[in-house]
Amino acid sequence: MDAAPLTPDPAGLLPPVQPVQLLDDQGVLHEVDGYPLDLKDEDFRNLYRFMVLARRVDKQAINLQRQGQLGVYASLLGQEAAQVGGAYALDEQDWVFPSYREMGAALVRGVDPGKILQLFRGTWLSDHDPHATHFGLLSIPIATQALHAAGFAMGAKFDGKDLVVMSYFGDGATSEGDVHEALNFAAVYDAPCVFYVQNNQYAISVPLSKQTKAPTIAHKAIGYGMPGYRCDGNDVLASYAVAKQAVERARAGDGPSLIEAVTYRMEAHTTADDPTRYRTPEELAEWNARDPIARFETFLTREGLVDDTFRAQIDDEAKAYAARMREEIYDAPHGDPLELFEHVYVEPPASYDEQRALLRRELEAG
Ligand SMILES: Cc1ncc(C[n+]2csc(CCOP(=O)(O)OP(=O)(O)O)c2C)c(N)n1
Repeated sequence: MDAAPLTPDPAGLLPPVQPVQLLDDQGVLHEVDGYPLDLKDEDFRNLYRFMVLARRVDKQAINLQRQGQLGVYASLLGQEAAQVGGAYALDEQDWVFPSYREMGAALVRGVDPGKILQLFRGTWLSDHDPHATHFGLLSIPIATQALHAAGFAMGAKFDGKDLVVMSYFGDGATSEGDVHEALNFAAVYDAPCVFYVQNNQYAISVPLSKQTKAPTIAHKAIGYGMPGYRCDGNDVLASYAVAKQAVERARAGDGPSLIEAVTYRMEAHTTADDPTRYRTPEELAEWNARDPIARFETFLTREGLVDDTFRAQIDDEAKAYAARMREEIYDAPHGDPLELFEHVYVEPPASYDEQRALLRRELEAG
């Protein structure tokens, strides 16, 4: 029997060559066919509000780490539009399974930053209840949350529940086996799942060019038989419109999709990293000129959607958020470092006991 001739994109799954952009770098709106904007004035203001709050919460978390209140923190600076735009496309009953960098998406879901960030203090699983906001715990092991999302979406489908699951992860995570397994399971079971990759150009110090030979991350989708979308992740409107399309597709029962939001991490990978070792000031300046908040603000101001009163209101809200975060973190218990040795072995090897004794002595010595 003759095989059917292979065409490059039989089901129209390939992403566009250029990332979808609705707001250009000067903040001018250009509508794009196939990506309608169903937003009211209130939504435009809300998107802006979440982005500004996310930036303030991020700054506060970095400061808390510098004060020794958090062990480490992973900044979202520069990725506000990608995170907020993606999460804003979800409904209340939907779920998010995030990585450790997702404070912007967390705020959209109504998560209390002071609670969830306790994870970075070393307390037990933070003081955050995923069921209250449908926002999973921050996932430190790379890509594991993609599997949680695929499994959760499959379960929801089996149970006949009307919900969509969005998993956030980074460009580096796409090299992990977990992402392959998650994409394949979700595709085969037509699970209502959106895989939202923030391509922030680096996995710690490893640039995208050393991460994959694929033309883009979105191109990987066709190998699983799902559509690949690509958007300008520094454009909150494009991030929203593309995510909305993928979410609606999943909700309609048409299965999962993979979104690549092209963006840039402006800060260090975490507070423990020195990005000057692998990035140039020129590259940083280039991306700084594409700042997602400044671009959106230019648009909103021109359209008369924000004014000084509104800006002052958000500023006050951001200050209140940061103050509450400080209180919650200062009041949270510190984890006991010796717990590191609990629940690992039933019968610990001798070397393990020696290491525990060594740590105990160090702690006692102060
Ligand atoms: C399973 C696993 N392997 C390695 C690490 C160490 N690690 C922490 S962050 C990171 C890079 C992740 O890059 P990316 O997926 O692009 O996300 P980003 O941090 O840029 O948001 C690595 C390798 C880890 N946390 N988990």
